[in-house]
Amino acid sequence: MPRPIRRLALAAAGALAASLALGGCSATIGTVEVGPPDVGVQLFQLPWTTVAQECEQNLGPAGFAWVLVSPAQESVTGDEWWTSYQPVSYRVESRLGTRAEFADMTARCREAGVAVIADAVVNHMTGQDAAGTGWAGSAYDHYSYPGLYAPEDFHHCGLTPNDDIADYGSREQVQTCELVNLADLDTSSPAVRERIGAYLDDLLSLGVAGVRIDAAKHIAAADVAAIVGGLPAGTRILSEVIRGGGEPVQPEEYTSFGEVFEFTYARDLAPQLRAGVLTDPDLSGERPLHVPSDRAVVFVDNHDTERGEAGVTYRDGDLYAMANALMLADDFGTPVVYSGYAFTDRDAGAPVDADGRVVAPVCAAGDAEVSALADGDRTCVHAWTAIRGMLEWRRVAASAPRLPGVDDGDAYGFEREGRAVVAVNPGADEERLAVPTTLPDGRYCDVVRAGPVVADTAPGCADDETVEVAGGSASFALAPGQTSAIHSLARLP
Ligand code: AAO
Repeated sequence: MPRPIRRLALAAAGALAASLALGGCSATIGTVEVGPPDVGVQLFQLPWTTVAQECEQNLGPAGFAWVLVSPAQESVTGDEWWTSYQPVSYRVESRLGTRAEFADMTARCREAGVAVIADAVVNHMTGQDAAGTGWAGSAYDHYSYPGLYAPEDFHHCGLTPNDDIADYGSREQVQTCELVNLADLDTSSPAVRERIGAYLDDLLSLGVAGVRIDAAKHIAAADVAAIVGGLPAGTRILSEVIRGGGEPVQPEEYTSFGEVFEFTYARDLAPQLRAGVLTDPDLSGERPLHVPSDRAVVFVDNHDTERGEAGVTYRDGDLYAMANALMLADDFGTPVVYSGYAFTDRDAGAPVDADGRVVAPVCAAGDAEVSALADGDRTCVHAWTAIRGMLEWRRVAASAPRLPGVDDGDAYGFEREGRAVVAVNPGADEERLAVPTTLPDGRYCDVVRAGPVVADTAPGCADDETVEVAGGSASFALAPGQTSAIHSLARLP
């Protein structure tokens, strides 16, 4: 039976739809100022032509601000996804696409309001002991990349029997020995720095807004600073420095010249969801073992952690949507949503055509059905109803502070002051939760179930997708695994 749909009475809905969809800046709707888009998405192993379509059809309309794509440079050949992380040359030719396709992607994404961040693999070259030929035809040997690097351009640490990192407790090993046999560039050398800088400049000339520095922990922070110091002001630098307990190299060393992926965020959140016991972080803005909020890129999982340490991944369905919703509802850091493909074999690459090029369809916006995914199917997390709804919620929450949360049974929720309320139930039983709020009385669309309700051509939601606010309290009825979220622009007439 079709469900009755209740429409929002927003005169400005059309204007907001346009501004929420494409806004590179904040916008005012009626008297409400919404925040600028800031959320990123990592589209793992997706070809440039599909990324361009995603920007136009999903990312721009949903209000994603940026997309992190997989490494673009020529790499070793092979079926595994991680061949992308073994550069053979800095030619932008790979099984994800050609140089022309890469440039077309950045232009189309920019047009859709989405900046492209490239994944720069500059700590090392290949980990192959035998000579070979790269994807685009470049010949190489472990320490020899004709026209680019010769043996003297690499570290040969001499600290371990095979020059591999054996002890993360040694800064010298971490930064001068080889990460899993990958030929380690001597980034203290002016010639090496100059070549890496030229590659990053080339990526910028192709239209990227910034770069992820892969394996930044293995490059001395001073070397990264020297390399990126030559790039135009405003270039975003996102360093991958996995926080390791007791290790000498710490993420804080990389914050003076850019942002850092903060691994502690997911390590804090996932066990709470698993245990069904959520507690407030320190709401003063300081969080233990986190880089400062304005330097932190936070995430639930990424392509490494979903194959390893991640406590929650796409396989968890509702719980994963919940983790992402709580991250998007938070007022800490810059979130990046992760969207890859289903796998059972850790090494399995994304599906390819007869020529070995990755092929992938664009995602359809809709609910998550992770139980139906076969190996190689895209998870399409960025197009899930709950994620798109929370992106709108986050912009309405804007800079409103996160207020102390409340819990009841397994349910937990909190308000972003005067703007928006979120509630979750990670437990196995139905729960009811009353969250104190200063939102006006009324019935609100739940953007987790309904998706974005304002930035929609016919703003509104079904009767069973609403939450009641009365007398300073939002009343949530939450099924096991359910997340629910309302914001001030989603009040029904
Ligand atoms: C492949 C093969 C290898 C082969 C090699 C060369 O798998 O057997 O020797 O080729 O032929 C990716 C794949 C690798 C692949 C590589 C090259 O993941 O399997 O090797 O491409 O094709 C460290 C680094 C970090 C790195 C991570 C994987 O610090 O930078 O290892 N991530 C990036 C990329 C990644 C990529 C590379 C770097 C290389 O995102 O996809 O590798 O370009 C501790 C340390 C971390 C360390 C981990 C893993 O982490 O702190 O620094 O990461 O161990 O060794 C707890 C602890 C935490 C610990 C964590 C481990 O939470 O608190 O300290 O667990 O999960």
